[in-house]
Order: sequence, then structure tokens, then C-alpha cells
Amino acid sequence: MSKSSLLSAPTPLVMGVLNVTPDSFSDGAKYHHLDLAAKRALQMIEEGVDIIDIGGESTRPGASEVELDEELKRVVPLIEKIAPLGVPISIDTSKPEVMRAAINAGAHMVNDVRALQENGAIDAVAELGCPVCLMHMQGQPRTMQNNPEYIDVVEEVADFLAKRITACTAKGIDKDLICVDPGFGFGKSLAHNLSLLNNLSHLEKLGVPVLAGMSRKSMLGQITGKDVNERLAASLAVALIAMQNGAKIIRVHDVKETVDVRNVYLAALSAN
Ligand code: 9MG
Repeated sequence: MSKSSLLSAPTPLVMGVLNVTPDSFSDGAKYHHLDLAAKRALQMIEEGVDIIDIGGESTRPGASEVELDEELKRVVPLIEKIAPLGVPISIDTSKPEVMRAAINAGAHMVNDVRALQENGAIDAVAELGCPVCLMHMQGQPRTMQNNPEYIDVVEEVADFLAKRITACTAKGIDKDLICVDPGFGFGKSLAHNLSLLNNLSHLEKLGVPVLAGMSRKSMLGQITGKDVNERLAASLAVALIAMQNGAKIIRVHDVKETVDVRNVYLAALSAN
């Protein structure tokens, strides 16, 4: 798949999460070791994943930042190991040095929860010429869930993302290489998350594909009362709602089940 065609696929893509952080909230600890992580990548490919999102910095609520050297050590060897398998890889990072090293090691796309606001990040992506996901976050992971506040969450998120698209295109990033993400759970209450989900199609006015990531997140625990490893059904429900509301990439832990949901959705869409 060419770099720009990654974001121009006509049907929703399934992005599989592969965290290589010791403290990741869901299944990161299991994939801290290179061989286990590579094995999980292979399994996701067999399950039909479209993009594998590799992250070496935990961004769960309360997480601290990770040093550059440590982040590089976590992600680069893994990218080198799985890039030859041929599946597109995105690198979940905010650090320009990690973006460069990851793309040079074989990753195809940058996924930045800080929307390229760190020093040098826009320049790095402009130079690399790769697709990028710009995500909205209010605050920083360590404190973002303390007391998130908005007057109109949908308008404010859309406005932030529009400004980030403009900042990126002004620095030479092709708009065709940009997708956006409202950042479910990143400085948002349950009411904010549900409002964003219900009004996701509002973001289509930005003229770029929308990525949605709600898999196993605490918003689903708040609704169902279930622990993180018991949120499969809830994760599939919100994945389907996101697709129906226009999301073009769905970021998930449970690849095989989400691929089934996507395929049922597409089959229903194509019926008379
Ligand atoms: C890294 N990461 C964790 N959650 C995410 C989400 O919802 N979207 C994106 N783009 N990245 C995420």
C-alpha cells in the first residue's frame, strides 16, 4: 500500500494496538518483550488487521512521560522485526526523533496524541512525507482526567483539529496525508465522549478521514460496570457506531472481532 493510499481506503480500516510499555493499561505488559510483541503482530495480521499501531509511551490517564532513549529502545527493534511482514505500521509517538527513527525503520505513518505540537514534530513529518493522525487532547496524560471542561465539546474539538490541519499544511504537509481523531478519553468526561461519538460525523466537515479509538477505554467501564478485560462487547458496539458515523479508521485491541463487525457493516451497506 502506498503512503497516501493508507488514508484513502474506501472502507473503514482496522488499526490494531501494539503497546510496548511495561505499564500499559490494557495488554501492554504482555507485549513488553520483543518476541511476544512480534508474535502478537503476526496474530493480528492473520486476523485481518489493516494497520498496526506501535507505541512505546503509555498515554493512559495518570501515565508519566518516557525518556527518548527508552522509547527508541522499545519501538525501533520491533518495527525492524515486523516491517518485513508487509503490514502498514503506525508509530504512536509525539517525539520527532522517534518519528524519524520509526519511519526509517519501516513504519508508514505517525499517530500523535499531541497533534504535532511538540517542538520539531511538524517539520519531522513534513520532511518524512508520511501520513499522520492528529489527535485532540485536553491537558496531558498525567492529569487530563482531573476535571475536563468544555462549553461545546464537539465545536471545540473540531476547531482545535481544524487549526492543527492548517498549521500542518502551512508547513508543507499534504492534506491528503492527514487524518484526525477526537481523542476519546483524553481529557474528556463520559458525557463529552458520548457527545463526540454521537456527533462524530460533524468532523467530516474538516475534509480529512476520521480515526476513532475507544477500545476497552474507561468510558465503556463507566457505562457497563465491567473491568478492562471484559469490555469486548462494549468495544464492538462503539466501533460499529463510529463506523456508522463516518470513522474511516478504528483503533482496537480486539482485531479479529472488529474485522467481523466491519465486514458485517459493509455487507449491510452494500445490500439493496
Ligand atoms: C495512542 N492512543 C491511545 N488512544 C488513542 C486514540 O483514541 N486515538 C489515537 N489516535 N491514538 C491513541
